[in-house]
Amino acid sequence: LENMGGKSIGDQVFLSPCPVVSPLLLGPISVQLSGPVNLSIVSRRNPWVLPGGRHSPPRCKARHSCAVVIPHRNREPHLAFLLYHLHPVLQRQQLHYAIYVIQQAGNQTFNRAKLMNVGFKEAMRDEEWDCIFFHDVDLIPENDRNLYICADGPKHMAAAMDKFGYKMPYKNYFGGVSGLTPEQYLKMNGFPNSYWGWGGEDDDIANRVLLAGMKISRPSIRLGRYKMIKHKHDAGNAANPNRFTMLAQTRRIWRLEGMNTLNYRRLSREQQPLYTNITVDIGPSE
Ligand code: GDU
Repeated sequence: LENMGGKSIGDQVFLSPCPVVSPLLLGPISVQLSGPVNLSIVSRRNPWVLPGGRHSPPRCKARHSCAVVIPHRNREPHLAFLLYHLHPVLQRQQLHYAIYVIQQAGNQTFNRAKLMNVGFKEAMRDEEWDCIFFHDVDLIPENDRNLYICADGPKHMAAAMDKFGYKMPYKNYFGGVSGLTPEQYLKMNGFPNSYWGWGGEDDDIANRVLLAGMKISRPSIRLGRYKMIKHKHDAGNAANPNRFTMLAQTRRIWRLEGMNTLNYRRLSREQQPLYTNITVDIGPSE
């Protein structure tokens, strides 16, 4: 037990804190998007993941915890690919973590940001996470030194996506993958609930960060690399024609609309082997 970094007192095992830098990190990851991947393959390769997609380092006490929230509808093959890569990355980072997939029920227009608000609320019911990550289902991390740990300001993780030539498409881009402490998240009143369909919500979120007096934090483009799984535009997620008008109003609205006005109906919550699945009715677009 001593060799495993733990001490036993009575029946309890007290683990020493994990090293500041995990010795398990590999750096760049080669992400192949061809070949069959399904959830039973992912389960077999991640035998220590507990129901609900939870995991803690077995031999030391994690220094950080995080919940990963994935907004989702009808992208099962992408989900399998993401989990295939993400579970091992989070384990090598020696985090205490859980993965939440937030499923939008029905076939109304998709609402990514509102699903992420739901994910925040549902994840925080389980535990006081240090950090909540909001993760598109189709973005695969390409470097495990890009840590799923929060920073001084809301952290934009996907600083270098392949679809933008591995650089930022514009200065305050905040799409793809981001991580916030609960304090940071609540300081900006969470995310907007009002963006139905594709686009705009990511810029609204970036504006909220700045309007709430915070600064965006980012990894270097060497570490913040993500590969996007190529996909067609989804049915039910047409570009939001109101996005530019709405963006012009963020300054006026952010305190009045967001986490403090979130409402939804939870239809189910299940502990799947690799993630907690939460299906919600988020109502029709107004
Ligand atoms: N999504 C689904 N099902 C859908 C539609 C969307 O699961 O039918 C989820 C997925 O997690 C997906 C995410 O929403 O990864 C974003 O949707 P798209 O993949 O269709 O959009 P893009 O690939 O163009 O994504 C980019 C950014 C996003 C977001 C979006 C604008 O990477 O973070 O800002 O533009 O809405």
